[in-house]
Amino acid sequence: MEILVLHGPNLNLLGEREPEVYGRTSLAKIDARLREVAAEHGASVDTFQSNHEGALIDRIQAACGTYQGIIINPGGITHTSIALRDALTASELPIVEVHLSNIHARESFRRTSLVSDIAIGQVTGLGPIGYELALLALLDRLK
Ligand code: CA2
Repeated sequence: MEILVLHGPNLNLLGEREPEVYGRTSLAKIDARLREVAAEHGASVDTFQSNHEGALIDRIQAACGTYQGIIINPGGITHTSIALRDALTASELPIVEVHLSNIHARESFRRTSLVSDIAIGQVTGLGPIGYELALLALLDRLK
């Protein structure tokens, strides 16, 4: 089982800025933990962060045939990108959406996700462990 983990714009800043909102854990740590959890379940993850919508879409388009599912925190483009949504839909892969902060408890513009209704589920507001929960749920779904 191979899972693609995608991180959207600005998530490379994790652990460096706004720790009161996004915590102190770096993206490298989150990715390392996901690799551990995947290995414990006989699976593997590839991770990719980009600040560019097109680069994320290119990775999604290339995912077909290699990966069995996608975990994505699209960052700010969660709320804006029809192109990202279209790419995720076209992949026909099961998607789990993750957010570190609770997007329903912040500014009203964050409450709308263009991904949530095409995802099998959304994990929001649980911090870094949310990625692990997403991975476990996705692997369970793929069994
Ligand atoms: O809570 C999340 O995971 C978000 O996807 C994070 C996005 C935000 O636009 C979404 O509404 C919710 C922002 C990512 C920016 O990450 C930073 C991390 C550290 C410092 C500054 C930004």
